[in-house]
Amino acid sequence: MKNGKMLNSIKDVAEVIKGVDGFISVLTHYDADGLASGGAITRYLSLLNKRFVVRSTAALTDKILSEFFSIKSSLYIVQDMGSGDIDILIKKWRELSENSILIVIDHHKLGEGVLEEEGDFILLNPEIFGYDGGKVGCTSVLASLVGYFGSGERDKYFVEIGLVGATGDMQLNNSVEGINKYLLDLGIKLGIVKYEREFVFFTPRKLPVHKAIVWNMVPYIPGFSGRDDIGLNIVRKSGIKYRDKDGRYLTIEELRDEDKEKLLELITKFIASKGIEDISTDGLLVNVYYLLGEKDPYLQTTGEFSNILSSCGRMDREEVAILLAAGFRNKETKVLDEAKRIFDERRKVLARYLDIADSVVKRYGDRIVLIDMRGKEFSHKFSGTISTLYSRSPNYKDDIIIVLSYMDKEGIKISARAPRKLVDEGFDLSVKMRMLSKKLGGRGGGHNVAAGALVPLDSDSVIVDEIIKILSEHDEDTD
Ligand SMILES: [Mn+2]
Repeated sequence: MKNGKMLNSIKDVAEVIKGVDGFISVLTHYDADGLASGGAITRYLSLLNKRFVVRSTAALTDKILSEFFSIKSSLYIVQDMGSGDIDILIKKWRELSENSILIVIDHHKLGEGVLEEEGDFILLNPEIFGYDGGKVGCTSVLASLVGYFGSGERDKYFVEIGLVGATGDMQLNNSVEGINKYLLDLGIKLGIVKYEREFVFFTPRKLPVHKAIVWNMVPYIPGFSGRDDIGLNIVRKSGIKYRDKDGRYLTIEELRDEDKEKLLELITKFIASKGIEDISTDGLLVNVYYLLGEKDPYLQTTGEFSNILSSCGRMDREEVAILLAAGFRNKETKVLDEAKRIFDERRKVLARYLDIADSVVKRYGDRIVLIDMRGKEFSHKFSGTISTLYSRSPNYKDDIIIVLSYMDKEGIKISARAPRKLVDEGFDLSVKMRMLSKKLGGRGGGHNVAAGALVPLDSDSVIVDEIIKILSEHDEDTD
């Protein structure tokens, strides 16, 4: 079985880290998966009493890599990034550091650069074991198992944070396979998690009802998702009790089953009125994973926990997410309070950005949908969120979604999503993004269904044409 080999590699990585003397530097991705991984490694290194620093970034630019490898360290760990440009990464590391080890823990597709396994470089990636890393073995699953085995299978919390990260990476939605299944089964066996099917509208259990039903944006429905005003309208129309006697809004958790049924009927009617009838009941049901060891309501499902991590990343507060993911729950450190505040702030920001996106979205040909956020008041850190939400919208489910934005002065960022059906026919978005960056300069890669690129600002006037050209080419040319 492939799991066995991968588990051995994971245990090897745990041992290598344990054996390192001297300073350790970690660089992790800023999304929920990357931050959960950052938390797992923070916990593991603390457990081992190592001296270390953890950083996070949205992209591996030259500047970021140079700064990172200039921190004098015995071990460098790069998480949830790097596989696509492994040759560049290794070159930079060799250039700037001597007598050190480099470990890359990642699940993105490998680039074209040939991989030479050398003693001081280790790559842990499900792709090498024959898995599609987009579906199975996201970084937090790997990093949490590194910590779990490294702790002598004593620290159960690692399993929890792995499940949180995997939820954030959309890897626990439907069929749970391979190493993910291993982690989930372990969590159930250890008594830290249980799961149920629930309608997506009722998953944010701690939010007021009218906010909760419109907040969970999968599927993303323009004119409904993120619209508190619509939520309130529906709730009022339903005739259910949604305030207590002091006027406080009730939360999903406080609703009775028959109230939920009434709401569900109105919600489906409303969605249908938006021209979306293509949603099956099954598509609205999701797995909800309950974390049995968490006391704070905000952290009691993996979905809500990962949403908080993701929010911190998008709002430039990665340090809060990493500490929270590492397990900080102490009242005095206020980590959790701060994370909740950021989470709330992010809801407002995202709602604003979605409004802008809805106003600029444009279709090209029969399967390309472009959302051009360049020059808008918009943070590039939300471009992945926007492209994911649109790709999950019933209106765009057969389309390739492209979001363009400026990444400060670093370049133009492209965040892209492809429909699963197209990918099953052999389409690979990571190849397309690599082609694009080859043509325009910069870097590109990712997964077959979700990929991205960062290209120089001087391609501003040609980028739309180039994207359409490359995406319209037939797949047989792409190899
Ligand atoms: Mn990831």
